[in-house]
Amino acid sequence: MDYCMEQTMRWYGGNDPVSLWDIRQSGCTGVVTALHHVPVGDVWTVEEINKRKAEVEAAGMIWTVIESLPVHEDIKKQKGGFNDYIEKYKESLRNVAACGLKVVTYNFMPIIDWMRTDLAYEMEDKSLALRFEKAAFVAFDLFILKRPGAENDYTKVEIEKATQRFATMSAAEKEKLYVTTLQGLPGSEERFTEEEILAALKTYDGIDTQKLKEHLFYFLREIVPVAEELGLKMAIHPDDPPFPVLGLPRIVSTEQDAIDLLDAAPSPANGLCFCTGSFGVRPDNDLPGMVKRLGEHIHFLHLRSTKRDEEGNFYEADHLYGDVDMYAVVKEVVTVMLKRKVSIPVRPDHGHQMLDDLKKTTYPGYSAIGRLRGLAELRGLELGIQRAMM
Ligand code: DNO
Repeated sequence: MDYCMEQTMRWYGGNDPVSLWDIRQSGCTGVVTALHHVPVGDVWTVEEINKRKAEVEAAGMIWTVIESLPVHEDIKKQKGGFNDYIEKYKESLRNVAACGLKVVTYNFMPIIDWMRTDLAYEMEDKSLALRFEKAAFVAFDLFILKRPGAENDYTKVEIEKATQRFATMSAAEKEKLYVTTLQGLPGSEERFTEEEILAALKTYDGIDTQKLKEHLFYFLREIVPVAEELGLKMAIHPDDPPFPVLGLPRIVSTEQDAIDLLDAAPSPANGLCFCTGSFGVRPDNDLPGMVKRLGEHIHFLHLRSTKRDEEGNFYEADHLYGDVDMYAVVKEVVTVMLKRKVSIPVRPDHGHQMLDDLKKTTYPGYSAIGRLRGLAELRGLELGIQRAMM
């Protein structure tokens, strides 16, 4: 098989309880990582990049995909010194290219990256999954954060359900919900107060979907030509979950959003981190069709499945089940790789906390064994598809 998915796992660096050798033993040839210790907006230096690269290589793997080179909030808002931050971003791109890295993942979600309300949702087999529960989330927004105007974002029924749900919560559960919901905040090991969050949300006043899109397109027109010249591929991660939260606009949630951002700066360097777990939460996203139609621009894949219900809740399901037709997705990926004559890097996105990992503290979604299970299943699925196509 000349072109097959390049198997990787995410590694958070020296503090990650999952070691590089754990990742190697799972069958990965590559590691996806970032310089998490560098503050958002600062330039990644050649020295720091090479240090990380050497660590990965010492475990017999390669580092070709960055996840993430984060975009400073000022760039998203076009405030303060946003043009300086864009120049710094370009400098980081020059440095990562000089070190031989190939793919740069980033996102354009305001303030908060991913969002869940439960990090230990018990599955039938007693493994633990990440979950988004609508009523708990609305309760958080209305009654814990008390975001001004939040009630206008929900229906009467949603507010009623949230009120009932909130009434069932103990003080400890409310505290847990607060901490969990804000896990996706960069640097969220520190505790943000309600006032701090509300103040951060307020800085997005006047920035609606259209404006945020314009800011993304401006950023892309600046950085994509630089990336192209350097031979880098930019890969934007979709919104997770793929709908507005806490009154913030979200602009990478649908196929049309992806088309718009690709059209804004046409180039082989302008591409996607195609995350089936994020896009897959929306029933109107036809994932295999999206891979087929957007395949030219997919530079990195996150394979994961979610299971949703009509209330707006979803949990992270086993990789091959849930609402994502993983067989159809991987089949399209194999077709795209053969057509483009490339191997696309992939990582099993998240995994259930299971077996020995239930006793450990790991990054939510990133315990070793659950991801190993996901990767093993995806690897087998791909092999079967590849062989059947020969
Ligand atoms: C969550 C991840 C995201 C992702 C960023 C990319 O598990 O998929 O945090 O890394 O959105 O910039």
